[in-house]
Amino acid sequence: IGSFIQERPVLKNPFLEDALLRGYLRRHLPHEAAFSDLCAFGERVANEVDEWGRECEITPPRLVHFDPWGRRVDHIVTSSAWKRMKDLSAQEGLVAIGYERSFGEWSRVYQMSKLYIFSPSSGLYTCPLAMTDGAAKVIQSIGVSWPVDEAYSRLTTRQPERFWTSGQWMTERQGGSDVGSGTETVAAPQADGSYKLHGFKWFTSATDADMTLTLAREQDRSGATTPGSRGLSLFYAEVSRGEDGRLKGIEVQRLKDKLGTRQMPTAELLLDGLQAHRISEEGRGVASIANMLTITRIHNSISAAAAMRRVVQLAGDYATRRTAFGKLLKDHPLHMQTLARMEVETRGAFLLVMDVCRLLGREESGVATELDAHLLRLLTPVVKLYTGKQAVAVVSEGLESFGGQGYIEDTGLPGLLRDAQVLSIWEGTTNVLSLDVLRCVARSSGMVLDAFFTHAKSLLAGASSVSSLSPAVTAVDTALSELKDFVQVAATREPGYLELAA
Ligand code: MFK
Ligand code: FAD
Repeated sequence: IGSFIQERPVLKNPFLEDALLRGYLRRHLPHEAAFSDLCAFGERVANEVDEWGRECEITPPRLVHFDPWGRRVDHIVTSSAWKRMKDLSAQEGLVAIGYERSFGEWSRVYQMSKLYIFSPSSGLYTCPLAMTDGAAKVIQSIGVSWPVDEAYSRLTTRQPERFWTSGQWMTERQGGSDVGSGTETVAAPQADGSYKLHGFKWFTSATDADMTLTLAREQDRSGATTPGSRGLSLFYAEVSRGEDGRLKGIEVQRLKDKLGTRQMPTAELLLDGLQAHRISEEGRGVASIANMLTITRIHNSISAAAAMRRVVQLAGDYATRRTAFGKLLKDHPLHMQTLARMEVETRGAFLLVMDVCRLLGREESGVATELDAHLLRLLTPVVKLYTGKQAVAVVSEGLESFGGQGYIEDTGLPGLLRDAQVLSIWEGTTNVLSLDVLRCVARSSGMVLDAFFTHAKSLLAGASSVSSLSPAVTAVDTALSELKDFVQVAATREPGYLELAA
């Protein structure tokens, strides 16, 4: 009595276990080098990295304000696993692949496939990687020259000792969605052409970063600034310490006590004369950081699809080990129907995200058509908002498929749900991204929407050759026409976007 021990679900090589990922890559990127790298990385994730991710969760960062002698140091102490994640990220080229472009227009698909395998085991290290990738993209788009050339080479290197991560400090107390009105941080010009930043950043994640991109209002000689979004410029700053051991121009006020993402530090920062360089034109801060938003939103969507895939893989494995009512869970049709529904959601999310990665790769390799460019702009917020919501639903369902064990901390499962919850909040909430969709429809005079419907119709045309799908094709076709009218009207009527539409 009492001697039964349930077999645990086993994480196997997430690349070899994912038939859809392998099938997708076989079709689009049939390179032996990519396959063997992903296979080896999948092995490493299952046998080594997943444990580090767990260590990050149970050894969360802490903030040491003062050294033993009372000197202010603001030291964010992270786990050794978190530090190993940084080295691993460089060695595996998790950012670099996107910039080396060894596989041409498919390089982003390859990079994101690797991140997709890594994400649920990464201890949220995918967060700094997303921002690092976004910063490299911004630098590349404005031109890799002083003062950001050294930073670019460090963000995109494979050498662990040179590798830098970047922060993305946008949110302030008054505004995270509405940074245009909410940003109080000012940039005081210095005689040498640099600036000193003064302000308070309310959310800064992975605050152990080496550098950051941030928004601030440039002061004129009288100290006056321009209000609203047009007054914001984009600044580059390095995070460094002086000889006294103190952070230069920064005080870490406190670390946030969060529902999830506990593996990584998220801090409130007082910027008190942080030296920075303006890297956008004056007043073009939001437009310039938009490139970072595109990249981080795609990373977010990859993390969402990956969380779904991970819970489905583990639930599937558990169904072969757990018995109820005299048979394994896998032999209960109702249980399998639940897992099948999760699988369908996961596949849909994966294919949508990968299509956006494909479009990004085409744009960056200079082979994107006008249609591709429109689709990338439209689908980036769509995929982020949709997969963020999906991940919470699918991961929650996934936890239930382990019964009570899904609720038990040291199985590692609850963390998946906690970490999924943030995916719809940061990098633009669902409604803010919905408005972004309307904005891009309105600003393109409907061209973006036309591109989407042209693309959707061509996909439907392919599907309609399969006769069993024809009722579904007709239904989707009708729905698309109605949707088009609806979005067009919404884009012109949404309060605040009336002027744009006009
Ligand atoms: C695990 C992986 C996860 C990733 C890591 C996450 C770590 C957490 C990091 C964060 O959460 S960082 C903070 C993220 N913050 C946001 O996402 C802000 C959400 N709010 C918005 O997105 C608002 O829509 C926005 C701040 C952009 C609104 O600002 P404005 O100034 O009112 O926008 P406006 O005037 O419409 O646009 C200004 C310019 O930017 C326009 O260009 P033009 O002046 O040339 O016309 C816009 O077209 C352009 N723009 C805005 N959004 C864009 C864009 N361009 C391209 N793509 C976009 N998405
Ligand atoms: P608000 O903008 O106040 O939004 C509140 C609600 O109002 C939301 O539901 C929103 O959808 C809704 N809303 C707002 N505007 C509209 C509108 N026009 N129409 C309809 N609804 C609207 N930020 C950074 O800059 N850097 C970071 O590294 C960072 N890390 C983070 C880490 C974590 C764990 C979290 C939780 C947040 C982080 N953030 C970071 C902040 C995050 O990006 C913001 O919290 C987010 O953008 C929302 O902004 P807000 O908190 O000001 O909410």
